[in-house]
Amino acid sequence: MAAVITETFNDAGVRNAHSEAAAAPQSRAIEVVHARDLPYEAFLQHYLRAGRPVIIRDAVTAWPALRKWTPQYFKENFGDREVQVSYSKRMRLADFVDAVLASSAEQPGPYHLYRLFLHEEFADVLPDLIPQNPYGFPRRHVSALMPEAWRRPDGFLKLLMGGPGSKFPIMHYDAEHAHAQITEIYGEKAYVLFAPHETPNVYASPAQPNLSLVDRPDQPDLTRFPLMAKATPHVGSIGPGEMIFIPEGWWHSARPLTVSISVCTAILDQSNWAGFAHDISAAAPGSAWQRTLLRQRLRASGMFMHAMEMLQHAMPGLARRLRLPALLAPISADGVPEPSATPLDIRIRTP
Ligand SMILES: O=C(O)CCC(=O)C(=O)O
Repeated sequence: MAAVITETFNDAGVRNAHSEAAAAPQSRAIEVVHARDLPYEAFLQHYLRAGRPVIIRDAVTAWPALRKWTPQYFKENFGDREVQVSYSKRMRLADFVDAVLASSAEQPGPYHLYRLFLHEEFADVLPDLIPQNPYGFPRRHVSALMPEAWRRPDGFLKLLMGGPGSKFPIMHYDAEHAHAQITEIYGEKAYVLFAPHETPNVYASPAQPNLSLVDRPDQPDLTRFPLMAKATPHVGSIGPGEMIFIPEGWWHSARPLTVSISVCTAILDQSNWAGFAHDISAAAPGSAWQRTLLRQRLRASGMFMHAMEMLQHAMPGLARRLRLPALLAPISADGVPEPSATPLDIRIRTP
């Protein structure tokens, strides 16, 4: 098992790196592991399949983005592009960047670039994210067997940018049983997570049960949200080249500690396929009969993909000759096509 680094956090949530002391009694530090101690198979076994969050140091080291991406870089090169910053608001990227740079605890600026999928609107920066993150590549999302609306050959990478004082708008867990991974490129960002079993304590919205009503999960107002006193926050932060893995069903919220740029994507494999298949078929338009048909089709393709993934493990040479990694769900980042600068003609349906 990989060596785990114990960390503590000061009041602002900034990590006291390399400290061996335990985290504050009421919070728990998210495990931190260095990539050199974490082969991909160990990541799958100890974190992804076990449903345990982890922060991975040096998850990516070769991305040109780590050297190129700054707020100024986006302003100078793409400032005239209009971006969606909320459900109803669009803005020039240059103005968005200025607002991020002006953000402070007293006057929080914007954070969320609403549904900004790089392959749709900023495909020209995707070569800055090569080679694939070895822990967070689009597994079944690249598969030709995925229904078209969920196929994400370029990784379904969302761009996130914000300054101190801002935050991801709502504590939530990702829809469709997705596991999330966020890789920091510039700056530092803090996370507060709550395990799925804390759901009764985190005030899920009656209207949308994967969203919490608690607006400051790091410092909840206990008069409004008294049950939060029972919930154990798991805390940690990521800096450039580091990623956080957030398993399906884990509540999470993020806030930049400095001006921060990161990319975020969903991971879908055998561990969360059944939940995904259930959710998307339950929500699909059409008749009950069409939904059942979709569920059966997804179940069958899940079983087939699993068998092909096992074959890739057992006989990698044969799998490569059959072009399984290229055609179906690749089991390692090596089998995934690198993102390309050409925008894909695919619109993502769900955030
Ligand atoms: O801002 C972050 O780092 C979290 C992003 C996130 O939770 C999401 O996009 O669903």
